Amino acid sequence: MSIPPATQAIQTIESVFEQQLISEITANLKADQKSISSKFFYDAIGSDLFDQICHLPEYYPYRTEMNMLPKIAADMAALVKQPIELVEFGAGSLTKIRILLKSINMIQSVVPIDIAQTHLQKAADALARDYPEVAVSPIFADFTQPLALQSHNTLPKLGFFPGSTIGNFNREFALQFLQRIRRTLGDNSQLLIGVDTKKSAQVLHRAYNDQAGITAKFNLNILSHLNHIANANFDLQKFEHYAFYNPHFSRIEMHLVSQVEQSVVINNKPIDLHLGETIHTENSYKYRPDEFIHLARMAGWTIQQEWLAEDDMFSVFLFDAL
Ligand code: AVI
Repeated sequence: MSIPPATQAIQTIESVFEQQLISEITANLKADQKSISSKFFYDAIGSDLFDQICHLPEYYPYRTEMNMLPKIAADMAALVKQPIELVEFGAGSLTKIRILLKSINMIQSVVPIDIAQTHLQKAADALARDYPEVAVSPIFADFTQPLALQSHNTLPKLGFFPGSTIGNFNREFALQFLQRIRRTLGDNSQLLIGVDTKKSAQVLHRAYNDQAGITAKFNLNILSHLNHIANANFDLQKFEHYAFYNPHFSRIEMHLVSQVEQSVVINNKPIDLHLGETIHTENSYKYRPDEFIHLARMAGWTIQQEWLAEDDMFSVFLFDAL
């Protein structure tokens, strides 16, 4: 049976896209400092491991932000005087959107954006069932790439980017991203964003080196993901998780350290690793509140309100579009 031309075209686009991705992965693994983009953490197993990380005693960011959100939602309810559309970047299970919906009854429309289509569709259906008066319009997309909202209404937008995911972008990309969502959300928009703060290196070290070894599994899983998608043959036993706070860049760096001299094949090309050589897998930048407010200002956002957790463990900001 012949393949219909439209299907052939889609397959060609998909394989071109896959080839580009594999070339990007290979180039990064051939650089002087080898690296793998942190976007490859999140296959089904990686997403599940990240959920487990969120509930670890040492990993304070998730718990701290979750504890802050009900009060923030109550404060926001008093500030939001007209109907709005809530747009969440990287919405996942919509758990945090639900906290906002409980208090802010001016939210008339919700646009959750996430790349994990099946997971998001399920969560969006459940949300629509529980809030029949709210329009729920999920978008399946990589929110780190430019995207148009194609909004069906003229409601002012409230962007929502919790979890300090902004910390996983380097400063230039964080600035670009904030500029881009300022354009996407338009004039009269606001942005509610969660950002992890600078704190004791010991506390940070513990958060990314948990006793149960879940963060180590999460880090190593990136290699099995590449084995699947990029036809690679990483042996996970030959790598060790390594995470540390780099005060010069104010960031946690996660690496995988080669335990032996080895050669790995990826898409039929060999990659040599020396004993002790590292593959850099993630940065997690930490910001002082004034630093983050300055960065957002450069991207076209001005501070409206700031919430700090006890001991300044985590920050959440509400910005207005300039
Ligand atoms: C998703 N992101 C905000 C997490 C962080 O803390 O940077 C990812 C993570 N990496 C290790 N533990 C958690």
